Amino acid sequence: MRILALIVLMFFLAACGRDAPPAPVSVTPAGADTAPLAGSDPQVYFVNLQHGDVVSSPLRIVFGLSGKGVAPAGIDVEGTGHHHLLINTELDPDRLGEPIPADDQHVHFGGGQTEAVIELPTGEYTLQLVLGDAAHVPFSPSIESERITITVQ
Ligand SMILES: [Cu+2]
Repeated sequence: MRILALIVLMFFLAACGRDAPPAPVSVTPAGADTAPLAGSDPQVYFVNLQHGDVVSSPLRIVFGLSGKGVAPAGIDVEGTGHHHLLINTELDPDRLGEPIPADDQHVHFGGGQTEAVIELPTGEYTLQLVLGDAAHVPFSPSIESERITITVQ
């Protein structure tokens, strides 16, 4: 037992004897500019697309989200959801309590994807992101991006 204590002591001394000092701990005071967006509403947005953009297909779309986390569909973790891309459509305001439909105009990213590459024929499109919960139901209030119009040429 005494030998074990000695070995532990030697490890302790060796650890203290290292040349590099421990990294200083940085503490950010509450309310500083770098504080998380506590209390602000969750937002979903297009990271790399803006209203009026002219793009080519296939098109890479990066989904931005703040104030919530991303989890795959079916994983019911508080404060998380997954992305849905609405193409040339919008949610029916009378059916916000129901799962988002799954079709060509309502694309689910139930794997928890935060970006996608989609192919779109030449033309004009409206795009919108909507966050859905584990059961594909929009949050209340609904977390939606602005609807943007893009042109694929
Ligand atoms: Cu979904």
